[in-house]
Amino acid sequence: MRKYQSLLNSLEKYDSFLLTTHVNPDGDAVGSLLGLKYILQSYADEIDLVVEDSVPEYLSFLSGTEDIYLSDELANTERKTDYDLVFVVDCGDLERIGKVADLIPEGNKIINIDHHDDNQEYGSYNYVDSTVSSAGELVYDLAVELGANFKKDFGMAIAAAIITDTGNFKFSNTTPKAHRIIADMLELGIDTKRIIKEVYQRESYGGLKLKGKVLSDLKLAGDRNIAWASVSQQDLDLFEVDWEDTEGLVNSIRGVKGVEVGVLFKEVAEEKIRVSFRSNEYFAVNEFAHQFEGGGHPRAAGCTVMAPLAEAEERVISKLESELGVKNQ
Ligand SMILES: [Mn+2]
Repeated sequence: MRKYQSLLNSLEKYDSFLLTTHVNPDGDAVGSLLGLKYILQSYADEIDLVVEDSVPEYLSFLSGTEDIYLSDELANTERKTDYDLVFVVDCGDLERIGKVADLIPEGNKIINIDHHDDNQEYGSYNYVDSTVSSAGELVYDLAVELGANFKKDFGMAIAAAIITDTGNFKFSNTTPKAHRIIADMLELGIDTKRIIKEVYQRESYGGLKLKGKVLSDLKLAGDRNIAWASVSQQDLDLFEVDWEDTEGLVNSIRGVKGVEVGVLFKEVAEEKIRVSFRSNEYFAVNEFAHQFEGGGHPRAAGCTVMAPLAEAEERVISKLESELGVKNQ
């Protein structure tokens, strides 16, 4: 049974597509978006790619990123707004597309392609599978079902999606199929070393110093099974770095021996704290994040707390301590 049958049956009827993904796009978001563009190109007269926030610098080596619009830019062009189909990738909730929502007329057909297990099924068509490694893997499946002719650019986009979402095959969402897809793409001649270099070997001097400071303040909580740290605006200013330089920090925190949950608090504005959660074995951080109107995956999730940093830390860590205590009993 082909999973995209319903879409395949009607795809020929449509010819203008809007492709979008979540705010603060990551490797899976950008890779899926570009991969989707390559396979839909032959069906559409018009394809626009749009995201609320700009593509992070570490992903700009992927060809095609230069053609991704910011939602504010697209809103100011004469482009059409009534796209036949809107494809949303890597978003559990439609709110995750941010201001892109203002570009989509009420009732527009939406294709939801996602791998978050708390997906809200907001699409006219929902292709949601939380057992896959990444949204990129779902885009790959669509390409296979469409009989698409794979090119290197497509391969690089899908490989970037899979490699980044699995933490270079380290995380628990790494599947045999994720490896097989990369193997296929390697046979196509893609350069995975380039992806690793651009994504993981790009530490700036200030960024590494920032991580040093943040980690020197690392704290343990609960039954020493919670590790957490915070990054303030002041820290960023001190080392003249930005939020991109905190990438990977929460995974280091989760890596402490004996720790189940790693938490990183980021003071993105005075009373606006982004909280990232990572867990190792059993604690579903997406369910936990729901209590703070966040979400994500069982082993990687996040939320935003509108409070001063110290208050956000106290609220989240004390709640986490009580829940991890309960689950341990
Ligand atoms: Mn993803």
